[in-house]
Amino acid sequence: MDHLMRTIKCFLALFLILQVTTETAVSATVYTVGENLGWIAPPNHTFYSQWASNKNFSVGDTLVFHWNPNHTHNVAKVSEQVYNSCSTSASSNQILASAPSYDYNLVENGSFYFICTVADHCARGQKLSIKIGEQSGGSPTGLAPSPNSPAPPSSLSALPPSLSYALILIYFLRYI
Ligand SMILES: [Cu+2]
Repeated sequence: MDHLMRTIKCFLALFLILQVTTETAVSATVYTVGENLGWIAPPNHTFYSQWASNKNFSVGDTLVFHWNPNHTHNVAKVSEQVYNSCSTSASSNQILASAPSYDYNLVENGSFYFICTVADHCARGQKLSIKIGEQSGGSPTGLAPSPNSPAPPSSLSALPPSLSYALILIYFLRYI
């Protein structure tokens, strides 16, 4: 009987560990640029920077650009300079797609700039800049921990929530 309990506990522990591992491996996020509006000449110039501002992009994520097939747009990967100036004819611009749906996979850290080179769309705000990895530019004012803030309660807080959960469960399983 004791042996059976032991086996069951082993399987449960194994299952939990596998679950945590899988969860970590498939944490890639698919972002639809502009959500419901898609990739268009937006209603205001800051639309896409606002859209990107609360996202935490990371390697493995995907940006999906899509637009109404009756409208003409494209996705061009450009330099920061072109992003700022909207030089739609710059020779360095790489047109990635002219069909109305395009997936861009984020494969490395860095800053990436996209515009639409059709007509005056970029000047009207159809441009996107994203940053992947460490936020090196600009200090996140207001987010800096105050010197009086207490240290994290335990080392468990540094682990992903599901992993902490699994470890706690495994701990209690020992006493069943
Ligand atoms: Cu466009």
